[in-house]
Parts: sequence; C-alpha cells; structure tokens
Amino acid sequence: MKRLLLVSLLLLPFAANAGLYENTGFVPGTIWMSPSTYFAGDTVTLYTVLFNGDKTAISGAATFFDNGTKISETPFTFAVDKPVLEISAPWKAAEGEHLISVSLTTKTGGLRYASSSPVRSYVDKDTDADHIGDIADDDDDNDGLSDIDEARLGTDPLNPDTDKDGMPDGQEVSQGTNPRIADPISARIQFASTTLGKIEAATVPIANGIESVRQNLDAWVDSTSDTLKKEIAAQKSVATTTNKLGFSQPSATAKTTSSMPTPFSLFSPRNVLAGLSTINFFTSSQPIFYISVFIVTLLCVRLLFALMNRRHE
Ligand SMILES: [Ca+2]
Ligand SMILES: [Ca+2]
Ligand SMILES: [Ca+2]
Ligand SMILES: [Ca+2]
Repeated sequence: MKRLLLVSLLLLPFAANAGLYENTGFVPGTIWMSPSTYFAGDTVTLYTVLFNGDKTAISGAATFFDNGTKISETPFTFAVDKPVLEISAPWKAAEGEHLISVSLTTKTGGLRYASSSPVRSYVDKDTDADHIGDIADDDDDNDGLSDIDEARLGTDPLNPDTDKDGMPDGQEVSQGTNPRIADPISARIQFASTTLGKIEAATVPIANGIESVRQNLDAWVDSTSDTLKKEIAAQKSVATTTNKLGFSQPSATAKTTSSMPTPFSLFSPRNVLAGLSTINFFTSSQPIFYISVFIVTLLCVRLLFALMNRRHE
C-alpha cells in the first residue's frame, strides 16, 4: 500500500513549496499517516517524500511539526543517483485538531529552508477501544446503554459503571437496579452469581462435547485393539500348527527380504496395535487427556500468532 502510494506520488508533477534549491523540496501533498485509522493515544508514523532535481548530493534535516510544535527531527541525505527520498517520524496522536507540517533545512551551499503544505487531521477518542471513534460510536463505553439513553438516565456515557459498584450501567437497567447509586453487597453477589451462571451455561455444552469425543475415541481404540489382538493370536496359532506339521521355514535370505519395511508393512497389525496403545494412554485417563488437549491448543495458538506475525512483517 505504502509502495503504491510512493509510486503514484512520483507520477505527480514536482513543485517545491518554497525554494530549498531550485529543483529540490517536497512532492506536493505528501504527508500521510500509517495506519490511516488511529485514535487519541495511538502512536502513528508520519511519512513524507522529498525530491532532489539537482544532480548533487544534499544532506540536511526534516523537522515534523504538530500545530507549530516540533515533533521530531529526521536527518536525510540525497545520494546523487537517488532523486526521491521517503522519510518518517513517530507521532503520538492526542485528541483534537492537528495541523501537521514538515520543514527542511540544509547547510549545503549555505542555510536553506523549505516547508511542506500542512495536512489537517482531527483525532477522535475511542473510549471502549472498539475501533469506532466516540463521534461515530453510539455507545462510547460499550456498557449496553446508548449515549442517548445515558443522557436521559443521567449516567456517564464514558464510564461503563457510573456508580462503581461493579455492575455495568446497561446490566443495572435491565435487572432493575439503579445505575447511579452503588447497590448493596447482596445485589453485587447476586449479579456475580448470575454472571457466573451464564458463563457456566455457555461452557458446559463445549466441555460435554469434548468429553463425549474422548469417551467415543477411547471406546473405539479399545474395540479396535481387541480385534487386532485376536487377529495376531490367530496368526500365531496358524504358524505353530504349520511348524508342528513339519512344513519348511523360509530361508534366511528370504526372511531378510520379507522383513524389509514397506509402506504397507508399517501398518501391520502389531504396529497399528502399538499406535493404538499410545492413543489409549492419552484417552483412557481424563487428566492426561485434558492436559494434552491444553498443551496442543497452546502450541496451535503460538503457531497461529507466529504465522500472523510473519504475514505482517
Ligand atoms: Ca468506540
Ligand atoms: Ca454507554
Ligand atoms: Ca453500576
Ligand atoms: Ca447501582
């Protein structure tokens, strides 16, 4: 995205806002922020693009300003063969109106100065951090009561628990307690109990589902293991009978050849039985099973985060 913008800017006709050198200054309209959506308290990166039309190396400093106050100073150097330069600076956005600008200074050939066209930006608060600014958000504190209802009821639209009794304003209205007066401990205990009950009601079906999977898997492993044990016993019995009747055994060479592992021999009854015994170790014991599920889930989450970080790099 950033690269696309840079390329598009290069297509714009060059014009320095004020003469640093005859052909050196800012590409027009080139102050932008990343990320493009941000709120008060966020740290964003300011970018601009400089252009050097002279075939000489120039160095100096670019100073970013917010409402005329210096944010930071970034040194820059134009190489002779690189006429375009992108520079950036971090900026912690505060709520309110902002006028962002950049100026260039250099001592090459005497002190020179140029300034960019300023960019106007209004930074909104996002009280409940739901990525919708308070101006556009109908429920700034996300307590279940709209800003309009909070104004009507006299509660604080920027505080989800106006009376600080531990029960959110919206919950108090729906259960009939007063969101502006701290309720007695008995009401809070009742609220906590109801909340825990809801959490339990939401998690019990999931827990039951996992337990059902464990029991079914354990039953299948037991049943399949029994079948394989019988099959192996039957094969042993046939081999013993063959020996007693005096049939010749395969030669040593043939034995060696036949014992070479093949993709199919890996799934012999004995190997499958060994695998099932391993699975049975995890499924037959509740503690071992749930600890294993927890560890696997943890590893999956870490892998997911690692992949997401790699995508963002
Ligand atoms: Ca919000
Ligand atoms: Ca609210
Ligand atoms: Ca409350
Ligand atoms: Ca209350």
